[in-house]
Amino acid sequence: MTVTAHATISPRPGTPGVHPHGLPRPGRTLVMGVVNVTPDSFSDGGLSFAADAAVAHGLALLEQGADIVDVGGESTRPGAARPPVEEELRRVLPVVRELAAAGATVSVDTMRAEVAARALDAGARLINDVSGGLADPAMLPLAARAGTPYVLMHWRGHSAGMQGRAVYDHVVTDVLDELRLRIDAALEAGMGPDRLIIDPGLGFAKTPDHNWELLGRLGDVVALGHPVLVGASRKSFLGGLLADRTTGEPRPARLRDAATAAVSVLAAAQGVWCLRVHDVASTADAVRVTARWGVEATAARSPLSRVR
Ligand code: PMM
Repeated sequence: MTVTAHATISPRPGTPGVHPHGLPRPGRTLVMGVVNVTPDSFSDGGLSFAADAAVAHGLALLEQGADIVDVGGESTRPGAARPPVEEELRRVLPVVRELAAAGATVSVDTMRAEVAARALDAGARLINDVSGGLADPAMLPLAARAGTPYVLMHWRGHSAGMQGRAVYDHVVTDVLDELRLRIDAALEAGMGPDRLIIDPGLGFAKTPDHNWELLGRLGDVVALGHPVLVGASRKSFLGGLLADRTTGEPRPARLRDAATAAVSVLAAAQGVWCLRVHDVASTADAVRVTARWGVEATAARSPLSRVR
């Protein structure tokens, strides 16, 4: 009897099914470490604001197992004001340049085409645009021209008025529909389908319940057929879930890393391509465990397991 094991089982739990062109491909979900070069980042208390400290932080994240470091100069915290473009460039470029020179795969977290273009010149290899091309009409054409992988996130407006837009008929269907429209816009702008990464945008115009519903249906996002990136790290919906039982106070951001790692395991098991996290060490372990587990789960389901 000829047995064609694995032929119909793809991806196995813990490994992404599709990969963007030109990025690391370690056979498991990737880990993207966050380097926020902002004075008001809610999750690192602005500790990485100075360029030197940000570079050192990025190098430490690589040491801990980050596959990509994501450098951003604009806070997207609900209610945050936007920095002028010159200020964003001043924050981001030296950090991108140094981390790229050290051999890191660097992504730039920006909604501005000018910042993305200058960061690519400085050595970035991936654009992470939380607005999915909506904030700056020059972004999709720039990403298409550059031929670089591009993270297209679900977004409904800038941080200042974002939470007022958290209104959906059905959050999963609406987010999928809106993502499809942005994917079409990216393809129409000339972007190669193999460059496109999608992201459901947890916490962006979403209530905690919206975030949980999207996580529960991540498989539907993966089924859109593009690599998926998820950014749940330390977000307030985790703080709310883990609120203090006596006072009802949300769990502080710095104490949400175990919950983040739990999300990482479950998301990786759904075939998510990459996880954007602050605490790299715990998610680096989580994705390795999930991938190794997936090998056995696949073997157990394969026709070969019955003839062993
Ligand atoms: N979240 C934040 C910033 N950038 N990028 C992507 N692709 N997805 C996200 O969910 C995302 C992001 C906000 O989180 P932070 O302020 O803790 O970095």
